[in-house]
Amino acid sequence: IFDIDGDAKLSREEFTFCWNNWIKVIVRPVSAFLIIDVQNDFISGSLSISQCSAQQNGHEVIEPINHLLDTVNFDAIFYSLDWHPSDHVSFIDNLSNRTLHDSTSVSSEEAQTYDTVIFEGPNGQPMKQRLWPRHCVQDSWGAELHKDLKVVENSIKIFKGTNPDVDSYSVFWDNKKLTQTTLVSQLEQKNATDIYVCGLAYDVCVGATAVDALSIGYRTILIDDCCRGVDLADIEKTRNTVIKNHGVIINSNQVKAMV
Ligand code: VGL
Ligand code: ZN
Repeated sequence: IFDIDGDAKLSREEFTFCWNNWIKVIVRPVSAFLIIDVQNDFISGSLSISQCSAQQNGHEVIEPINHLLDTVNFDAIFYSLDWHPSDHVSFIDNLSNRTLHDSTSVSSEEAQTYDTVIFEGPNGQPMKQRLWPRHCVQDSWGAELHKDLKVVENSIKIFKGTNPDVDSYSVFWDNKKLTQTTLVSQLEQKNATDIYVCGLAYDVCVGATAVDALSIGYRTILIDDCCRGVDLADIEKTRNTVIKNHGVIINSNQVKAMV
């Protein structure tokens, strides 16, 4: 990016000057940093992503995220928390209390963790749902943000997945788009234009959130090395979807120069 074309080149210092004194003044980016679900259950608890097929270590996102919090001057900082009631539809141990839609290929007895089944949705429509171990139950240890994650002053927490009958991967909407979290109104209040997204799990909640941010029209930047996920093929699909929808994928060492 420091080369304009073959011969005209800007030094890093000249580019930084242009960025800060011309481009930013015209474009007026307002940045929001969205740290998704860095909670005990996904790192070492019941839904530890290290036990999923990609076998990634969720704890590894904490150090680079803390470093960004220490070094980058974001205009707003959000932490999301997966925050389920005990009877949540995504918990495999609640399956016996619920009715599967006729089109589901497995029976309640056969269904395994990580399988996808079809429930009768709240609006009477069939509702696809992946089954997870019980996780992030409201007010439990597993639902707490990991103790090593820095929580900065004046940041905002967003709770999702609170409706027992609908799951919520995106921090914007539940999976059926029935209800919004408070994120949109909070972003509007701050006049945010650019959303920096990272956290757990890359191919579940981080991906769904990035896609929704793009669909609303935010410039969306996914910070690759601050994410860990469940399934390698799905992580790659997430990257491709974000790029196809005009999002940007960078590493954390590139963030400071953009904000
Ligand atoms: C998540 C599975 C189930 C996530 C939440 O935060 O990515 N994954 N619930
Ligand atoms: Zn969940």
